[in-house]
Amino acid sequence: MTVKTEHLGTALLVTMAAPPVNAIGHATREGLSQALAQAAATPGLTRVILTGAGRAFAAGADAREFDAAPVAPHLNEICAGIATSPVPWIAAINGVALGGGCELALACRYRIAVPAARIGLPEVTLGVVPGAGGTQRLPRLIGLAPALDLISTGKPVTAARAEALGLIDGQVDDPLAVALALDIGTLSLATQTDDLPNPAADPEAVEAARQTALRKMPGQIAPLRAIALVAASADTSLAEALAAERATFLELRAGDQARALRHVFFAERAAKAPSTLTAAPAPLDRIAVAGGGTMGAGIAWAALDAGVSVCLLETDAEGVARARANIDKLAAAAAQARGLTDASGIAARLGRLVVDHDPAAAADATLAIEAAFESLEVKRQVFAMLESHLQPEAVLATNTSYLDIDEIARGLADPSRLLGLHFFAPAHIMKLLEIVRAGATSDRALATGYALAARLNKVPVVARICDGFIGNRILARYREAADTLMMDGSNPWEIDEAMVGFGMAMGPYEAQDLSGLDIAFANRRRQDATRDPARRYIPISDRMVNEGRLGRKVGVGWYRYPGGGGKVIDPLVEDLAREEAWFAGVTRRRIDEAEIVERLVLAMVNEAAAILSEGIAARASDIDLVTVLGYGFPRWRGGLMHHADSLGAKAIVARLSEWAQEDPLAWTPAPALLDAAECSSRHMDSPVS
Ligand code: 3H9
Repeated sequence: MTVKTEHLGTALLVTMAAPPVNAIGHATREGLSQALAQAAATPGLTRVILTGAGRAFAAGADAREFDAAPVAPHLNEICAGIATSPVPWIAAINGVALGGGCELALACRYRIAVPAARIGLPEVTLGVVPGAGGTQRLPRLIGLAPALDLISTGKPVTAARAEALGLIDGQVDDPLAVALALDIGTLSLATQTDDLPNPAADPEAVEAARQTALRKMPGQIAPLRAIALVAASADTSLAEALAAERATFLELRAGDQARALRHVFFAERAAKAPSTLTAAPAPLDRIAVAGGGTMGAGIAWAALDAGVSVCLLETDAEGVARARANIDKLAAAAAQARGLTDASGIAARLGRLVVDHDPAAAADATLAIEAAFESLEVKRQVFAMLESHLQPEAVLATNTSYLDIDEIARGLADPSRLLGLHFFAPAHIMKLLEIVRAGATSDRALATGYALAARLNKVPVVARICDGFIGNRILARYREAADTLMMDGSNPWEIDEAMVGFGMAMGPYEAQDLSGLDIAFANRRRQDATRDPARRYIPISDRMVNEGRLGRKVGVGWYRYPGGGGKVIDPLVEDLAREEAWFAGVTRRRIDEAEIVERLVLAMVNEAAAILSEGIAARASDIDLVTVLGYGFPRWRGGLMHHADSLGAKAIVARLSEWAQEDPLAWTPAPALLDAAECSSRHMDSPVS
C-alpha cells in the first residue's frame, strides 16, 4: 500500500508511503484518489491531513514513469479534487516537498512544515514544467515575482523561507499534531488557493526571469515555457491556465531535453558503490592531504566542509604559509557566499584543520590524498614519506591527472593501498570524482574512494588506467581535433562560439586560457616519446607557449585579457595559424559552424567509444557523467554518449569513415561504435563485451 489512511477522531490521516522519498507513481495516485473518495463518503469529517512516511513528504511525480504514456488517475486531477474538496485538506509537510509533492501541498487549504523541510518546484531541472497546478497556484499564493524565481530556477527553499514567502502557514516540529489540533475557526478562515484572485501582473519580473534563464540555463526550453505559464497566471482564468500548463507538461515530458535530463538525474544516482563491492571502507574522520597548492587546498576545504578533520602537509615552512594562504582564500570566499555558512561554521572548519610540514602530524590519518606536482619522481617521494609515517592500513590516493598509477604504485611496499582520486578544480565545488582503479588497488581502497565521494557529496565514476583516464583523455582528443580545425582554416573564437552554441559551458580555447596553456604543453612533451610519428601534429599550441602566451594568468593566451578583464579577440593568433599552415603546406579553407561542431563532437564520441572498448570506463552513462559534471558538456543533451545515441551509431560511423579516408589515424571508428552500428538497435549504453 503506497497510501495509507487512518481515522483519527474527526480527521482522516492520509500518508504517502513509497520509500525512500515517496515519489508519486501510479499506485500512489490510485491511493490518493481512493482517499479523496473515502473522505467524501465519511460523514462528520472536519479535515483530511496529508503527510509522508519516512524522511520525505513527496519528491514529486515518479520520473521513472515519464518514458511511458501517462496513466490515470493523473496528479493534476487529484490536486483539483483536493482543492475543491468540501472537507479542508491540510498538508503536514514532514520532509522534502518537491514538484508534484509541493503541488499537492499547494492544493491543500493549509500547510505546516517541519523546519528541516525543503519545498520547491524543481521540474525545469528535469526538462519539464510543473504539471499539476504549480505554475498557477504558487503565484496566486505568493505573488508573481517570487513564484517566477522558484519555478524558473527550480531551486527549493527552506521552510523558513517558505514561511516568509507565504508558501506555508507555519513551521513546527510536529506538523501532524498541529494539524490535528488546528481549530475549525482558523481552518475555515484560510482561503483555498483556487479562490485567491489572479496575482498582479509584473512584466519587469517576467523579463528579468527570462534574461536570467537565457544566461544561466542557455539552450533549455523548459525554464522559458515555465516563465510564460507563470506570467499568464496574471490574466488567464484558472481553468484555462491549468489546461495550458498540463498540455505544456505533457509536450515537454515526451521531448528530447527532458529525456536527456532524466537520464543524467538517474545516472548520478546510479553512480554509487556497486553492491558487489563488499569490502568495508577505511573510516574517514581524519584524512591527510599532501600538497597545499590550489588543488590540495580545494580538496582539504571540501573535506572540512563535510565535517572531516584534515592534516594538510607541506614540505617546509614556506609551503605551510602558502597552503595557509590558499585555505584563507577559500574561507574568505565561503564567508562571502551568503547563506552557505556563517562565521561559526567557518571557525568550525578551520578548527578541524592542521597545516604542518612534519609528516608525523598526519600519523593517525586513515586516508592520505597526494596533490603534489605532476611528476612521477615527486609523487613517489611523497608516497615514500606517507608510507613511513602513516599506519599500514591507511589508504593512499593520488590526485594525478595523467600519470600511470601503476608506475607510482611500484614504489610502494604495499601497492594495493593505492588508488587514484582525480578531483576537478575547484575541488570544493565540482561534483565529479574520478576514482582510478590501478592494477593492484584493493577492494578496500576502492570502497574508501566511493565512501569519500559519498561523504563529500560528489558523484563517483570509476576509471581504469590510461593516459588521462576518462575525462582528460577525451579532452586531449577534443583539443587535438580543434587545433586541426584551426590549422585547416578556423580560428579559436569561431571554434569557441560554435561549441558554446552547441551548449558547452565554455569553448575549448577560452577553457585552455583559464587552466593555462603550459599544462597541456607539459602533457604533450610527456607524450612525445610514445606519439605515433605518423599522426598529424599541430604545432600552433606549442608556439603559443614558446611565445609566453600562457593564458589568463599572464593576460594573454588564445585571447587577450587587457587589465585582467574580459577576453578580447587577438588577430595575431590567426596570423600565427596562417603561418603554421603555410609552413606545413596546408591550404586553409572556410569551415562552417556545423562542421566545427560535428568534427569536435564526433572526435570526442570516437575517443569515448575507444575508452569503452578498452574497458577504461565500465558504462556509457559514466562517460556522460564525466563530460557533464567535469567538462561542461550540456546536461540537457544528456552527456556525450547519450547525445551520440541520439545521433545514431550508423550515422556516426558513416561520417567517421568518410573523414578516416583523409586521416585514418585520427578518425577510424572505434570498435564499440562499429559494433553498435552493426546492431543498430543496440544503444551504446548496453554493456560492452
Ligand atoms: C514532477 O513532480 C512533475 C509534476 O509537476 C507534474 C506531475 C503531473 N522520481 O536523490 P536520492 C529516487 S517532476 C523517481 O539518492 P537524496 C532516486 O532515484 C519531479 N525517483 O536521495 C533514488 O533512487 P535509488 C520533480 C526518484 O536524499 C532515491 O529516490 N521532483 C525521484 O539525496 C533516493 O534519491 C524532483 O525533481 C523522482 N521524482 O535526495 C525531485 N526522486 O535509491 C527529484 C528521487 O534507486 N529528487 N528518486 O537510487 C531529488 O531532488 C532528490 O532525490 C531528493 C532526495 C531531494 C528528493
